[in-house]
Amino acid sequence: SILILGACGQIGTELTYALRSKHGNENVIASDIREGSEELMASGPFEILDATDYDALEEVIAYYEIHEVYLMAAMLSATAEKFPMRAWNLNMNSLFNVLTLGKEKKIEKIFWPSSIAVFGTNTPKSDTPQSTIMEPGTVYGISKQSGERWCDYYHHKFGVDVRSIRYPGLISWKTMPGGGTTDYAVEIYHKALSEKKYTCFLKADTALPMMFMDDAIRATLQLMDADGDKIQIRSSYNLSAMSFTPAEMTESIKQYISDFKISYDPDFRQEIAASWPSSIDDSRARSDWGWKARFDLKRTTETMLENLGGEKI
Ligand code: VAH
Repeated sequence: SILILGACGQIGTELTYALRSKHGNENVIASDIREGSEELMASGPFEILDATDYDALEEVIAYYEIHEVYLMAAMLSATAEKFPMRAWNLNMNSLFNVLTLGKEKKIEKIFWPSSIAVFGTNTPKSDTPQSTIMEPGTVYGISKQSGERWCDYYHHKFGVDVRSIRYPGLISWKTMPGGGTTDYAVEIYHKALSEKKYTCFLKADTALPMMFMDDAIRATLQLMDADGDKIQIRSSYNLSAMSFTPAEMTESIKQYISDFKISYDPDFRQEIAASWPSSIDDSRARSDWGWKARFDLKRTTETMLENLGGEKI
């Protein structure tokens, strides 16, 4: 069976649904530190599980005969700046638990998400290469950079089959994001529909790499299904779909909500966003395991407004 840690999060929720439709509800165990939505709880087996508790994790692995783990539990960039040690503990100890289970051959395959947050202010900003300067300036970015090193180490030292993607900012409608710097790109659609206005916490010209959740989920399953010999990178793969600024996103929304108004009130998250790349070179993901994005900003806006607004655009 498959176990998802952090199944109630922005990615975890959709990963649970995708894996359940692919492998059957009963073969995918969702788990999180607290219960999720009614829909998620009704869709298959669920366990309350703290991903930093090795003994509890080992017990669930044995009970459900888990062979594959998706570790989606983490504290994201904005919240991690407020609680650095709690973020480090959650992000790192959950990873050590899962890598150890891999080393002990108690599980066969692991997915662990990294992020464009591993890059810092002196990283080449546009078309950021797969391998380049990485001096992250946030707690979250430091934890993701360190996590990547450990994944690579456990693979080469102990043969652990761990696979990873550096997700850009993710846009989705099924679950709200939690404590990220890119969350404006989700909130803006909700506010455009409910109030026709939004106050953005980033500057109008802050370009960031972004991806629609359906692309991110498809990439994750594609990476996990790929032949292990094709996975040349065991730290984490750059992945990209689109890049845009809040101003460009506003123009996209105004194609459908013509009187939508945006205002800007940058907060501490502006400095985090400014330290990240504006676009990513994902040529290695494309060449190693055939990645290809499908959603651009126009299609993302159409899909978000249709699903949140409840009527055909
Ligand atoms: C965050 N959504 O904002 C996450 C992601 C690239 C951004 O890591 O922290």
